[in-house]
Amino acid sequence: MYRQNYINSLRAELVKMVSDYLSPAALHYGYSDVPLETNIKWRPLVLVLGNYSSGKSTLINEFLGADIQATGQAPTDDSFTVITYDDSASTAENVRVVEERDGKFLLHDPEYPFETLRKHGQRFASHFRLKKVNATFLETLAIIDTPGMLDSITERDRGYDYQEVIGDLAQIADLVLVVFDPHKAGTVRESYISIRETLPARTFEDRLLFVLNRIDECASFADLLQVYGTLCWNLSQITGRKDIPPICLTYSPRAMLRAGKRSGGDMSFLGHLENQREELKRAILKAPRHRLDHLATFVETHGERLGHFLEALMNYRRRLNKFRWKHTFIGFLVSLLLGASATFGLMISGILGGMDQRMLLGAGGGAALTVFFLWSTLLMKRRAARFHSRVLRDLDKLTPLENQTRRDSWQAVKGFVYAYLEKTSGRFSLAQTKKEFGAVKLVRDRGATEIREALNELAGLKDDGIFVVDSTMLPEGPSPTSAAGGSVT
Ligand SMILES: Nc1nc2c(ncn2[C@@H]2O[C@H](COP(=O)(O)OP(=O)(O)O)[C@@H](O)[C@H]2O)c(=O)[nH]1
Ligand SMILES: [Mg+2]
Repeated sequence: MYRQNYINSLRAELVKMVSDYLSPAALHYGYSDVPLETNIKWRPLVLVLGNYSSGKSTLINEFLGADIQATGQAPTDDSFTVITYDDSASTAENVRVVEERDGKFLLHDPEYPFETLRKHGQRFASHFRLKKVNATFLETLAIIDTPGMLDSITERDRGYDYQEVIGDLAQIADLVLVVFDPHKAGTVRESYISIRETLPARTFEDRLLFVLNRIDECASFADLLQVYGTLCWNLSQITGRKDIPPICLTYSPRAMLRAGKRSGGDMSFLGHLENQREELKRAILKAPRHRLDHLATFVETHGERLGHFLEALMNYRRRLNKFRWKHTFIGFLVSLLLGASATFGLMISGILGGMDQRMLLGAGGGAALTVFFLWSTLLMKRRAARFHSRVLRDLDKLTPLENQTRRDSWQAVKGFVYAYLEKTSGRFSLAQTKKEFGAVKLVRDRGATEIREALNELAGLKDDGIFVVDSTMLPEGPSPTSAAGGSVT
């Protein structure tokens, strides 16, 4: 109990840290359109990706214990479906869809973490929906079923950017299943790249789980090995890595029966792989454990990026101030010089002969003041505008990029810095930026370290199951965390 309270309070603390310290600056400077915590406050999420008819929906139905998602050989279901838990119907009843809502609701209800996806437009909204299901499996997490990848010609007709949607969803997800089937074991390149580009590099690999599904369709063990080999090769091509990520080999017995027994081939290998489905199930049920880690990374990444963003803005203002001081000083000297030469000129030319010395000095001073006034208004304005566009042209000069972390975070915020400087023409309060930087820095330097210490402490505790958000929500049976390992961890 103590541990669970600790975990819950840690979670709440992390979300609060984001909403108190990071969100105000993120919203103010256009770094994000919605409060940053929008994406992280909901339940743990598992995203299921893969090419069409790789058996994603069938696999989900298998875990839920009912035909919740439509399945079929043709790419019939072209929607993103969020499947979550609903306790208004008992889990003892038949598993069924208790409530269904459309994309408009999902994208606008602040309870859900999908507000950021509104930008994908009407077509996407009409292909996004929510199903609430009374399945025990969903008590600690939600699943998103996705339409599969199609070929590039049909991709264009979707009316929204599929890859971007996948990228946005992957960012919210705590676990991403990438499902292949023996027929098309290599066509998820685009999705994979899209996820890789969106997720922070340090957590990217922890969050992916590869599944080779429909293995009952391999004619024999030798055939399976061939398919497996091809998939490994394809994956190494996509990931650019030589080591092969763990791949879970599974199939749906119900779908196999439905498809009818196929002739020929020794299928006894299936018996040896039966345990893989259970392991996959357990791995999915571990998603809530990833949530704290996910939150910690979220705080670190955005703390880092926002800090970098504000630092660049402060550097801009410091440079502008320096530029102004320098030019004011030069203006002062020039005015003084011109005033003095005017006085001297008048004196020696004798034009205003008879004028006493005080009046002469007054005329010189007046000339100097006029020059200084013109300098500091008209000329300075033009020069400051030129300074501004010079900085915009070469934004990289605004910040030191001494290592890869800095280069990465700069890459992520450079566009926002440009947009903000352009929008404000560089007129913003340095004092306020400094204050906000202080808050963000606190999270970046101290908060993140403290979170990691707390996570290490938790990891060191004996009961591995403690990462589960709320044990009262756990399904009956073995602890989902106790049988980790195998090829799917
Ligand atoms: N034999 C066999 N067929 C499967 C398996 N999984 C799915 N199928 C069939 O493959 C087709 C596509 O499955 P579906 O779940 O709709 O794929 P999705 O497009 O990835 O959601 C359906 O006709 C399923 O019955 C499996 O493990 N074995
Ligand atoms: Mg499907």
